[in-house]
Amino acid sequence: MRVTQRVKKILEWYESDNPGTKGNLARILMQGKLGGSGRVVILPVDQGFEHGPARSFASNPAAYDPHYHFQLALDAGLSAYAAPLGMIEAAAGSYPAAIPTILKLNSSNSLATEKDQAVTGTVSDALRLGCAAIGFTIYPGSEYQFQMMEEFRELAEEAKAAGLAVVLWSYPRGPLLDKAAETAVDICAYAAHMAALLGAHIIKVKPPSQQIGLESARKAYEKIDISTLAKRVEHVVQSCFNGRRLVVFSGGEATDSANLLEVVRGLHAGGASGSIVGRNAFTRPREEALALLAQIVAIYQGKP
Ligand code: FBP
Repeated sequence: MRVTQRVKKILEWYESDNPGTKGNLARILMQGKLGGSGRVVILPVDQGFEHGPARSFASNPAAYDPHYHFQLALDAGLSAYAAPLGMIEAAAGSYPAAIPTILKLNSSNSLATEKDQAVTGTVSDALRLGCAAIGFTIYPGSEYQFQMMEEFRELAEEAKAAGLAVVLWSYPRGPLLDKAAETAVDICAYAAHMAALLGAHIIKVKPPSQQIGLESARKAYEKIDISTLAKRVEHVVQSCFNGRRLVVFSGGEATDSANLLEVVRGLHAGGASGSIVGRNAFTRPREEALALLAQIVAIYQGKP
């Protein structure tokens, strides 16, 4: 596999990783239309678990089919496809080595009363399915946060030893955080930093708002420019070892294309490594989704 200078530089950030893990990071970074640029756009499809099948797939029934998502990610020229065990098992055989996959190893569901996730896959599943990485979610702030971090520590250690890359979704939620605080800029940067400290290669957070969530952090933010999304993203990226980790931002609930593209422009301007866009892709009819994903990719290619 050809690896560009930009990707070589990024791989140097991961000083302690073995050739297997670096090779799998390179697979993701060299794939698709953004291959070699150091930016990525990833399709995540774990929303069936998180929000239920009807909310996720009824608006575009073709998306009930696991094959649909592999094909969508491939046809859109994306960098990787992330999903829970059953979703990947049901289609991986038809797409061997076609696109790097990320096996999501834990999931929550909308019936849960607690802010926790069940571990639903293993590192050996990821290896058996030819995945490039494992994916895991932590909820900093939840009553179960330390348990989740400890589960992640064990799985990440195993994955790294097996030469896989590790992607961590760091989504603050819990009794001290209302909905607005979950995306407050200080909380988002804090969650991203903890993901870096936990050893994630790729860190996934939500786009940060201008709000401050922790009173104890307010003073520190008097000296930090958080006036635009780009500035806030810059701050989140800086919080991840001064930009020495890949940081990607989620797409969020289905919204109109103009809104989403405006957010992506801010993410790109702030130095985000990319986007991970699920609902805004697969809830749209395929042709519309492909057109939107092409626009997102174009923004990360630096096209206005
Ligand atoms: P979306 O682009 O659909 O927001 O996907 C990103 C994601 O992290 C999914 O992997 C996950 O299922 C979902 O967001 C969780 O969303 P929420 O926090 O809104 O329940």
